[in-house]
Amino acid sequence: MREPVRVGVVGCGFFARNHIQSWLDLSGQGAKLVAVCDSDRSRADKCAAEFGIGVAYGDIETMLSDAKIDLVDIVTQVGSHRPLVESAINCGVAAIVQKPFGLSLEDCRAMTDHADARDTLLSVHENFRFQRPSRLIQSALENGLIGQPNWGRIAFRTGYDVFTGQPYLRDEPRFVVMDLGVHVLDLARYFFGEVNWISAELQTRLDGVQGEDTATMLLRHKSGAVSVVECTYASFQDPDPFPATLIEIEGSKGGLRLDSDLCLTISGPEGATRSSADTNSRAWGEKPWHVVQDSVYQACAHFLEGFRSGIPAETSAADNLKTFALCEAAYTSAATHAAVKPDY
Ligand code: NAD
Ligand code: 89V
Repeated sequence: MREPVRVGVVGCGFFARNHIQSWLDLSGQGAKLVAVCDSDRSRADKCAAEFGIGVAYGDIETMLSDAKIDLVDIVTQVGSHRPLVESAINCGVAAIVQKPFGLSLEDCRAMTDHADARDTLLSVHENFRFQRPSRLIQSALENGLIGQPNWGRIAFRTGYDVFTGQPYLRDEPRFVVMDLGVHVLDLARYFFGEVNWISAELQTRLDGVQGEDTATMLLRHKSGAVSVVECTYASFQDPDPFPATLIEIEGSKGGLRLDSDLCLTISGPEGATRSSADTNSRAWGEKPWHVVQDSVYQACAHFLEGFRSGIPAETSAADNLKTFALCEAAYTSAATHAAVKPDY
């Protein structure tokens, strides 16, 4: 009987409860959530009490040394990612860090190199590719149902009030590309492969927001495919598709589209099929977040399996560097109004 993997979660804020619930659900698959940590100790204590977790800490160093952690899951805002990752890696503890990976490509490379030098697994919790719709679409592509994908549109367009749950986003100097662009650009890589050129135009259309709230991006992939990748929190429509990502992909012998009701239509030489891409696999899931919440569980299960097998995650640090490089290239393109080759 294998020993359970001792997991510690750092960060007990808005989104962490989805990670905590996921790790608790994975106790049947060999995970043991033994501790939570938050620099606001009262938050850690409240979380530990609410979810029945053994111990709460106010700092990662104490947790790592005291609780014999095997795998740390960092669910804090981006400014704290690098010091927290470095604390874990310095202790030889495998780490998962939430998106966005870091504050800059240099930051992300430094963390990746540090983990490699210490032969310690470092993954990024980028979960849009783990959503059920994304997996179903990738499966259709892998099975050649539409032939060779050669054009696509990936759109996360909403007027959802993200600021109530995540007020700090109003003040981010680099906002929507780092909050949503990381997700939709990762999907573009996932569906169409690596990127030769990216062009981007950014806008700030909402009042009281420091950074850009709208990104419209055009990608040319190494395969020759072209994708249009969009994200905004300034889109007012009814019904609002939040948090669905609307996807259209055309190929050499067919096409597919994912609509706001999560209906997936796949059209090929033999006609069209329609199916629901919805899911609510988690008892603790609540609409409209349920597909996102399921993806958190699926991603954590993937990271747990990778930890046990020693196999790097799909969204390993090394892989997510490429998505992050696309984000940086988008900012460069928007500043120069020219196509940019991502730095990877
Ligand atoms: P939050 O600010 O609500 O919570 C972060 C918590 O971390 C706070 O309680 C804070 O006290 C704590 N913290 C900060 N620095 C710390 C440190 N050095 N040590 C210990 N604790 C520390 O943030 P949030 O909205 O929960 O977002 C956290 C991360 O999750 C962000 O990177 C965000 O982009 C990401 N996120 C991802 C998804 C998704 O995967 N779909 C959704 C929402 C947020
Ligand atoms: O996924 C995220 O990072 C959040 C969202 C609201 C899109 O879930 O900001």
